Amino acid sequence: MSEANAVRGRVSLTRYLIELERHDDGRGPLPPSLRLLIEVVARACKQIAHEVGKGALGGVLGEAGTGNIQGEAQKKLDVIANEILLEANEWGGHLAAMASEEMATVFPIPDHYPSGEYLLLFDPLDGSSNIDVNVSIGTIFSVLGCPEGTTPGESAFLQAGSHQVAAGYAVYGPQTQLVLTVGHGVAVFTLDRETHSWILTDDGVRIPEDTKEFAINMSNRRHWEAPVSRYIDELLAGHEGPLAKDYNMRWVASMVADVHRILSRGGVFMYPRDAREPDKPGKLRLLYEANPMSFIVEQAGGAATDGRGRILDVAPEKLHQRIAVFLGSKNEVERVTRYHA
Ligand code: P6P
Repeated sequence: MSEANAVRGRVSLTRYLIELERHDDGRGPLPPSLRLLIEVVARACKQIAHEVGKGALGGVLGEAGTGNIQGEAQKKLDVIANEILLEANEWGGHLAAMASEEMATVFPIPDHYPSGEYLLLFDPLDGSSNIDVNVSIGTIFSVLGCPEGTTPGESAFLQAGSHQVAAGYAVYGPQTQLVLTVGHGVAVFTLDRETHSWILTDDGVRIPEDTKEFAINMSNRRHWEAPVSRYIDELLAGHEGPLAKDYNMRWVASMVADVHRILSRGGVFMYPRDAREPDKPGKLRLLYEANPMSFIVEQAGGAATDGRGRILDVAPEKLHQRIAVFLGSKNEVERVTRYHA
């Protein structure tokens, strides 16, 4: 491809979004304020990628000396990423409030800034246990409309995942990539580290309905419910078992990395509820981990359930509530969900 064509052939995130503003296939054109929101979040993810990439040279590794609402020790980069997202989004006039895994309560837009029509939720840095060992981590975000005339407190965020207007994640790995859906399928952007632009590298992503790869933390086996044990035993039985094929296993312990692999080549990701803490069904959080990832996975032709029903249909009761997660290749998710019936 000639240099001119090489430049002409590249679609930036801005161009992709502007074309969605013009494009109306029944869901309506992308509102300009939502385009601004997505561009602001995408820019913040570039800044987070920059901080993550410094590693030990930037003094950003290790513990922050504080804890989050889940009682988990926060890493320095958890706090840095959270601050980057708050600072990037608070002044733009597109948000009414924000919520984060790293903040116990909702962050309303300060009075000295204009308030907007959207709510932004995020896990600013997912996969924290991998930060200090240089394994891929990421940022997960979800966008909801702020209910008319409500003061944006916790209750405004308690909407089913099917109400999301946008969702995405950035994965900070060998490549820095941004995955986005606004309800028109799933697009993937790769960060051009020379021009610092997000460039469209895949659109209309589809997850294969079948797979030979599963992702689960096997060390929790003794804590699983019977349907999960049955399903995993069948996967491990391979071609001699009832599923009549051999499976491979992956577990990165960064949901963003595991989901990105599944988006790229199929697979099934599971973090089941377990007997350790019956009042906490699973480890993953509904509003800013399971819901955005489920929206993306469904938009790519996959499925996402909590073992009993569609995750996007779950009516949230608390901002930081947890949920069991089974997501990915449709036929495998439907199978393990059927076993729970
Ligand atoms: P475990 C990271 O801490 C996280 O929230 C997800 O990104 C990941 O899938 C999961 O927890 C890993 O949990 O118990 O295997 O360390």
